[in-house]
Amino acid sequence: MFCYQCQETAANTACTVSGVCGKKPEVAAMQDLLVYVTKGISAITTKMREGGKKVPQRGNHLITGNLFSTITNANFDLEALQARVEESMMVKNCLLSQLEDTDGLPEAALWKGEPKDYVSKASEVGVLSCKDEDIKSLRELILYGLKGMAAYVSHANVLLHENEEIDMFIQKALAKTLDNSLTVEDLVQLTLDTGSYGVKAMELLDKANTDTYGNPEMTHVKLGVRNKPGILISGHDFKDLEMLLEQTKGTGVDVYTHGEMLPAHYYPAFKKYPNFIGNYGNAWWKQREEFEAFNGPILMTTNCIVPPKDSYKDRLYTTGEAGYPGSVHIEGGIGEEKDFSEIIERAKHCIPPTALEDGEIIGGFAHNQVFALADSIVDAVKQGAIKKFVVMAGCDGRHKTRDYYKEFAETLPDDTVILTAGCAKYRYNKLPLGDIGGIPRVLDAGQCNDSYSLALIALKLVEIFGVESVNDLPIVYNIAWYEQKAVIVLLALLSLGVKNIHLGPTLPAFLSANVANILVDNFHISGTSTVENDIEKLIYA
Ligand code: SF4
Ligand code: SF3
Repeated sequence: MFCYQCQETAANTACTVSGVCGKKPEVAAMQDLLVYVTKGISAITTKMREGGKKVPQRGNHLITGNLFSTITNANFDLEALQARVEESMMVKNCLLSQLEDTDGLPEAALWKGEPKDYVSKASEVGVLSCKDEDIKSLRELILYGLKGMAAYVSHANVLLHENEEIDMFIQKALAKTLDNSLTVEDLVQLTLDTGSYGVKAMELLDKANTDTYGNPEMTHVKLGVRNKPGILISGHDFKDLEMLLEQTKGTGVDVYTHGEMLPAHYYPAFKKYPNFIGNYGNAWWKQREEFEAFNGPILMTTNCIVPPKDSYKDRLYTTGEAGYPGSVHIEGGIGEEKDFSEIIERAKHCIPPTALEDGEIIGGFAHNQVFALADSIVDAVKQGAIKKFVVMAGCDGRHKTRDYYKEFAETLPDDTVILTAGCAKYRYNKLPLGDIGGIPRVLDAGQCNDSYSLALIALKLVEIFGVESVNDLPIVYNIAWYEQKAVIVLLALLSLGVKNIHLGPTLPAFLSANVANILVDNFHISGTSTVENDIEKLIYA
């Protein structure tokens, strides 16, 4: 196997024996094949559109779902991934038969392999099949951005929000990663275009979420537990949460959020459920101890799954694009009602969660809430009470080096405000950082996709302060990444012209030296250094 799509890749080079995340070589191979077949379908759908043919919505959903299921820590289930390849081959052959002219289609589109051919084919089509270091690097950078984008589009689709233009772009871009005639310059441009569409995808999801559940508002979220059995829901999918809350009504079973599901508490629509108690635990990587202590069933709606301990393995359920071998998967497609009764019954026979902590945290500072506070924020800036905003969005991870982000947050001067989104916040959202005239020093917009809110806030400040660009604002960026959703967030920020982003804890292994230089030269991206150096550089320089 060869996988280097996430920040925790082995030795910051590549996982070649087994994934640091727990991904086995046979699963990595099936994901490589799934990506290959999905690129092939995309070449066909792109040609269909060029010829004026309509691509069925089911095809769009299949493509985004396939990409989503290959992101880090989403799906470890070989059988489920193989079933996806089989379904994709069927769809591919069907679409292919609708083209009168297949000239110019890549091999991935024309390949007619059967299940017996999968293993050998997978070994030919992975990352290493491209020999040019820079082309390979850019193709993978684009692919990982598209995976993140596909995840966000899938969430919007679940809420019945569609945008054909974004699907078209995803497919065209996937097809282009197979096109050997494209130069480094072409692929750099495609990378930036991917970022622009990333903004559109996050906008689509923001609209889907806010149309369905209302605008996030400032909310105090409880961290303690009640003396009743509970279900812990993790991942990013609010529709699953909504169905679970509806089905647990009056059952005596409580519902708690974990990891990236925390921001659900900020939405008005979820506040009406008396059994929706609070947030339990921290970011994804602490789940082995936290899921054990929860005592009840856990529902993973998306990434990030950590291979479970035996002590709670049979309490772990998956749904959507998530999967883990041996865990019960709750089925249900777009627009379908899922049946969580098995999980609810299971919960009734479990003891209540063991408390990990007590107290509460505050969040819900997405664009609408921040705009409502704009006057006091602008006053605080004008009076010098707030000197800088520090965007610390992104992901958390298990490496010790990420203590940097906690120390960075603690060391920031008192006249700075942290803007955050994504699970990166767990490094500092429980620290006593105080407030500035009633404005909390950590403003959490929500999930990683809500980085869109942070971009909107920056654009609003450009307007209010009458400056020329986002780079003229007192905003600096110190972003943490882990998986591919953070890649699309990064590309989205670059497409908006944001410069001088600090990216850590390490730069991606998939950036070749030349591609890294392109990012440094054009966007002044840099890695992190020590807390002291970076505070000096970002705050005082
Ligand atoms: Fe390694 Fe990350 Fe790939 Fe998992 S997703 S195999 S940890 S590079
Ligand atoms: Fe987190 Fe996996 Fe990236 Fe959504 S849940 S931000 S790491």
